Amino acid sequence: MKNHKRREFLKTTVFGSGLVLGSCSFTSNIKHSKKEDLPMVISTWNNARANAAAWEILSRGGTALDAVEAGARFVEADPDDQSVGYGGRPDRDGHVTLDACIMDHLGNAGSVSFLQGIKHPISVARKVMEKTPHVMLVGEGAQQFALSEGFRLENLLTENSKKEWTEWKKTSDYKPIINIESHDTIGMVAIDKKGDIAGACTTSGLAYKMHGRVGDSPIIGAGLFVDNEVGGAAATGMGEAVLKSLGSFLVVELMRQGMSPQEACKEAVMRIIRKQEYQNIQVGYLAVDKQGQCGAFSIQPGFVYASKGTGGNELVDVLSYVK
Ligand code: SD4
Repeated sequence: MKNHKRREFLKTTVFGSGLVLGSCSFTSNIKHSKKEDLPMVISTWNNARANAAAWEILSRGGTALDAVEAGARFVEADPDDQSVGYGGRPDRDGHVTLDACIMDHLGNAGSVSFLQGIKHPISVARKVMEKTPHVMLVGEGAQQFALSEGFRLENLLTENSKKEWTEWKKTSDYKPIINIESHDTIGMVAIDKKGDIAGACTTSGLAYKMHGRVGDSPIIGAGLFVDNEVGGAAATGMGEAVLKSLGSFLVVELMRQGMSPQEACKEAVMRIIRKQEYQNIQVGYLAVDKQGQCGAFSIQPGFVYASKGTGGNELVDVLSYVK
């Protein structure tokens, strides 16, 4: 967790302000249960600056779709975020390969995966959604499409990430480490003034993954799912565990059946706990329902999410299965 980012926000703790852990209360402890509390935006990890970029659009009456794209782009452009876009950690062969997806309130979806050399995969995903008859483009095809849409090729491997990778190669020891890099991968869901919901998810995936590996983040229903009648959810952490349980779709469906966002995220985590080796991995889910009430749950401690609404900013510690 980057400390300078952290300090900008009031951090909710169960002991500190008396607010509820894992829920979306703001400083005034108002829950987004009323329409007047919209618009609002939430994102995984300490991505509050991305929320601010989204908020600029939401507060002017802009759409949730424009807001989540702007929020994701902010992180993609940040070389210091080594889990997303430019500056992302490479795969084990030294290639930065990017995954992203986006969904709007009409249920439209766009996605790119294993995309190289393009700084803003989220915007390419949006173009896939809006300009092609498809949902998902991968690898070279995704890159060709991006170039045809005016995106330019760039080297995304920063000196810093290259240095770390060179160091890693000395041992090439690949084991996922819980909460490594603070997992700054961003999954974002916003609700605009009209009450419409959209979501975005973008990542460079797991550091030093196999070349060609695709995680949960670009898979509609795994890393992200939005249903404008119900709410939206995003996942972060070990993508393989999320893929095997189609986590974000599950969270939204559980909310449809009446669970609160918090309960739905917890149940989605429990599906992993019951069926998979969970001891050495982190997965966190974040969700918001149609009324703007938020919830989150993770396997391991250490997951946080950032929220922004009319009441202000919040960084929320999330309850976890492992204490
Ligand atoms: C992946 N879920 O590629 C992503 C990684 C992640 O925070 O979320 N990191 O598996």
